[in-house]
Amino acid sequence: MTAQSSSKEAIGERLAAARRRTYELIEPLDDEQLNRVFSPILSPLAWDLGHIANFEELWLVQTVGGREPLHGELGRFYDAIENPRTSRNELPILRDAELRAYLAEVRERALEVLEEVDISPDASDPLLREGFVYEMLIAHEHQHNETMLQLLQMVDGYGVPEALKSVGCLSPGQLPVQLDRQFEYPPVREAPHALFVPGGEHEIGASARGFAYDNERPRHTVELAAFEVDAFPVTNGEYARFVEDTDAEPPLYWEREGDGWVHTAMGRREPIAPELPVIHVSWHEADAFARWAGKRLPSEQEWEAAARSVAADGGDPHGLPGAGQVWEWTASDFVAYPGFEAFPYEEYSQVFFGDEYKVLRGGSWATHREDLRPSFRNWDLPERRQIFSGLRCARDAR
Ligand code: AVJ
Ligand code: FE
Repeated sequence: MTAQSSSKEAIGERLAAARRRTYELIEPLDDEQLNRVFSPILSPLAWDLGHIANFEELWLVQTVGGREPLHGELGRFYDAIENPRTSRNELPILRDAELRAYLAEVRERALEVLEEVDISPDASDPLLREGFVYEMLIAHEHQHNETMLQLLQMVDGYGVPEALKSVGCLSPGQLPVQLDRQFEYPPVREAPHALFVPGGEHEIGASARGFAYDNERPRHTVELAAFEVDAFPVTNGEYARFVEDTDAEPPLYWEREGDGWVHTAMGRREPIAPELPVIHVSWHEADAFARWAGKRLPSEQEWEAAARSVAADGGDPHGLPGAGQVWEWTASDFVAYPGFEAFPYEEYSQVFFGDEYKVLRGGSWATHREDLRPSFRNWDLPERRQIFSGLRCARDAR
């Protein structure tokens, strides 16, 4: 077997694994639940599913394969920029059996095209070189799985499928209702309380090779003053003290019960676990917590520099202890790195650059483990709380 055919086989397997995960997520649901609007800021699941397939058709079948779309103008309705989440249920999107057939037909054609293309490291098309467009597709499906899990928090009686837990796609640390206490979870206060990161020059961003989104490039050097960053994200217990002390809004899905707090997700109401990272807080709330604690949010550069220094010291290559449980709000606006070039399309990152969106780093329990890397940048509006967002505090070194 040639190197290219074995890497094509690997891509085929990863595309299939991503699709299995998507189907597992919706397996417990009926068509009515797929079509229902649960929240004005989240799409019906049927839209996410059609969008996943349409994105695959657009890039792997139409752009790479030069084929005509299966359903003419349908793609318009799956354009995330053209169609805000509030309006997505009124669109003539595919539903039920037609939707399932579309997912399968697109996949069949995409695999046919994969057989034809050159994805070697010296392929002339940067979209195909080292399989970039396939990596993008896989990451895109994973990201929409996370969005779907945000909505699934609101679905009464939904149970996270067993299969997802066993493949490590769902991390134990932040199962929404602590579904499973038997999972390993790093105890919050075992490691040193804060990590010291020396001042000086730090490398930020993804290197030129390998898959990364355009917003992670180019790699560049920044000058940082010495700082300390907490060894773990802020916990529910700490956050509860802040809420009680300042009368701040509790996180989304929390309610008072007696002297304590309960959290409701997927229709299950459970006392909060004080040792787990707090989740579903807005940027404004995260920022207020950090100030209340006498600290501040790290900048995204500080977050990445700290993650890289942990990895350089032989720690978890993904970075900071406790990272990958909750997305961590940073102090930074989502802006382009110096020398940024949109690739392969402006609507992934470029149209969001500016001071409207704040950057989150790390990854949450719902993020596919393949997508965790120190350079990855997530972003959202500072008032948003339906995402799996928490925080970690930092401060200037003393
Ligand atoms: C990176 C999570 C902000 O959902 O808007 C999915 C990811 N981009 N499809 C988003 C994304 C295109 C994006 N976030
Ligand atoms: Fe998308």
